[in-house]
Amino acid sequence: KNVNVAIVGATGAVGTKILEKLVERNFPAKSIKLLASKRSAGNEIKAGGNTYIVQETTPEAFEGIDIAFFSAGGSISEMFAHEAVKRGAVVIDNTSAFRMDKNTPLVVPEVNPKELTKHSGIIANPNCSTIQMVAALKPIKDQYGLNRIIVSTYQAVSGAGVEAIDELSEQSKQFSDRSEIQAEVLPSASAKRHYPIAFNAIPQIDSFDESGYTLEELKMINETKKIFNDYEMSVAATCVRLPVVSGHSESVYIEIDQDNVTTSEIQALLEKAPGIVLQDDPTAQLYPMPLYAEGRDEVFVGRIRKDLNHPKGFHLWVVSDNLLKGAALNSVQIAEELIN
Ligand code: A2P
Ligand code: 11C
Repeated sequence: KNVNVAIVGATGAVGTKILEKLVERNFPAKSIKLLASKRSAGNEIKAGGNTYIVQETTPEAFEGIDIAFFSAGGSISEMFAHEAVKRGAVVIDNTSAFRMDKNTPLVVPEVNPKELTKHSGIIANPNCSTIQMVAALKPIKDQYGLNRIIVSTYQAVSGAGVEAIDELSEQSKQFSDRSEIQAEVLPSASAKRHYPIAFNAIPQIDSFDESGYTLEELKMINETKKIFNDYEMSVAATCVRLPVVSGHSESVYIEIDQDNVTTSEIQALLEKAPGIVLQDDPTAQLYPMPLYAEGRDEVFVGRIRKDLNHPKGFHLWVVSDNLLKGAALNSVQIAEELIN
């Protein structure tokens, strides 16, 4: 064991899963330092039979750290990632702070592992909804070419952090108690208006930019092109928040380059793809659902069918635990790949 690890945002929805994955996968860590805000300093977190004490995130906290996972929001990454790199750490950043930087690799190990050799201290972990989609589409793109993606998402509240999970459970209780529903967190903390998420669907994740797309939708569009290194590909996204705790679902429409490809050929390709589980049998009502993907490492794909009008068009339904493959697991896989 020879790696000193730090987790920034260790008390958060993703940070706690990073610690769990490091323990579960026997990551060769000599030490693990848990960092969060001053508010949590001194709190205890237990994992793998050990008790860790949370410390405040400061530049000096990165002294001696080899790998630092960041998952405390973009502004914290902007404030501390370079401080960690300056002290010799490689940063694996779960926020959007550096994803679109030319010098920052944006990596899903099953899709573009070679990018890892090009880093200059920081490696970005893509957005959760992007990761599961590119993981599912990579084998199809390699085999048949891919020129168009239109995706609609059905995203879980845990993507917006612990506060959003708490809000969904509070509102569910308020609904069943027939008391007034209080909405303060979603669609996003910075939004002017907040709407209930319990028993609702909110077509806004993050804020809007002047194009009329939300930042979450633009992440899916821009990150997909960067990860596939294909800036000609046409990508459109509509991102929606649902009252699901964990597990993002996506309805993905694609147009491939080749003619005469069958649904069974695409199924066969996905069946043997690493990290993918094919759950696709309408006669047995077998298809992926977030409730069953929660806690699982894989990306689940089903409902694969040919478009009825476009000869090169296919539809897929893609589900994965947004906190695992979408965030913590992918980050730990990046670290494992770096060490190897
Ligand atoms: P804390 O619990 O001390 O506030 P989530 O994504 O679930 O909302 O979690 C956000 C994570 O980011 C938490 O671990 C939170 O720690 C951490 N965080 C928030 N503000 C800061 C800060 N100023 N410095 C370091 N970590 C922070
Ligand atoms: C969500 N995808 O579900 C977001 C969370 O850029 O890493 C992750 C945001 C990000 O709300």
